[in-house]
Amino acid sequence: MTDVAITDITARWVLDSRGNPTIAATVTAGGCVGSAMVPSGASTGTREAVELRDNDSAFHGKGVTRAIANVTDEIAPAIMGMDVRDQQAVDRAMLELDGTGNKASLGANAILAVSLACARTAARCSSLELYAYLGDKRVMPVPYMNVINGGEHAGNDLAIQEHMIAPVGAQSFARAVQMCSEVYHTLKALLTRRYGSPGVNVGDEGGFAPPLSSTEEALDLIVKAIEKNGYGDEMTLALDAAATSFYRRGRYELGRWHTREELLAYYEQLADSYPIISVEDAFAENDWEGFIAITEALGDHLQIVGDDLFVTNEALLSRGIERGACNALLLKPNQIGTLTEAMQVAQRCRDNGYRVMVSHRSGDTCDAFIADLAVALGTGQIKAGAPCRGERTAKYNRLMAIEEELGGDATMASLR
Ligand code: 2PG
Ligand code: MG
Repeated sequence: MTDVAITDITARWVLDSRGNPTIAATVTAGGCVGSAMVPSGASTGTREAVELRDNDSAFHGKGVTRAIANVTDEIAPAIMGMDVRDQQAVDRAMLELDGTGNKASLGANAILAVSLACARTAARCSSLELYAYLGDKRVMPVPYMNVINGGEHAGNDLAIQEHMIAPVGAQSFARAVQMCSEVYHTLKALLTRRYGSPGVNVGDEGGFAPPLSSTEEALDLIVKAIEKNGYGDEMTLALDAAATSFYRRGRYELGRWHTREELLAYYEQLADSYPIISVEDAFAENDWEGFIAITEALGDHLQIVGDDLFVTNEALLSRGIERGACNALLLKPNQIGTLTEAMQVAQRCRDNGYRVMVSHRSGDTCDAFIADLAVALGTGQIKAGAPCRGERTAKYNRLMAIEEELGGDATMASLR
């Protein structure tokens, strides 16, 4: 036993931002204690690692008692006594114990909760802030804030899920947050004027969910809000289409039914008309041809991000690299289930010229682990929803605290 050997592991359920249970795990080692809470998606990729739910009557099937039992009865005995700083060995032990390719046996939610809690405990044992423990970069990311919600995150008719603002010209992270907040509130005023108070109800990620049905209307309003604040030169737009959600039998329903070619033409037109710099999940998760086509057509000046396509999985990223699909990956630790694998996929991106955007989930908690992760990996980009709702602002507020702590050692990423 080393002096940083794991001596205790506990797990319990907490609520996520949608009011569903999720796992919180706590790991003790060398007298240090660290906890982590796991988020949960709504527009999930079918190849994501398995989120283990009870599927019984409690919580309409969403209970996590089996996942909690897996932490305490299976994982804890297997990794007790291990050096908490040896993240790779701890994660490998959990993978071996699980024994499946997609963490279906223990549950990626159970495994990730322990994986992240170990990193927090190890950082404390090492007397380091989490970002400093996780990596040697000191790069503050550009926040991509989702200010108009659609798709599966809102009760409106917008097919496209996320309409984001990205303050690429901000000189500091705090300034970026201020700009986004100001634009968010101007947008609120514009929406109130047009739709009255129902127009400013918010969706799962804190962005407004107005009764709009076209992305152009949403983007026009956002551009107007940006211009009213005088940020036209410093703030750009980004989309997450989450196109799997409007794909049926080879066609995309976006107002009317589109073929793959028509959908590509639509994105080309949007990119010509608006200052868009990034498009995520432009096609459905199995439509590799669509992703290859948009990367060929627009990839030299737009970031083409794979989320449901890659699900933070290195094998799927490899296929993307081989086939020329996308030029960026969305990094969500809970899609793959261990911190080690999430960090490896980020490294693979770096080695192959793919950008990385660290991401929250639509069902999230006030755990801000991804804020530290983004800084440590130097990804230069993070998306964590609107500048509204505690689980979203937790990430942005943590990033501002990191920036303040780093002072002159921090560099602000610029994507211009
Ligand atoms: C996405 C995410 C986060 P969800 O599609 O990128 O914004 O949504 O967590 O529902 O998959
Ligand atoms: Mg997405």
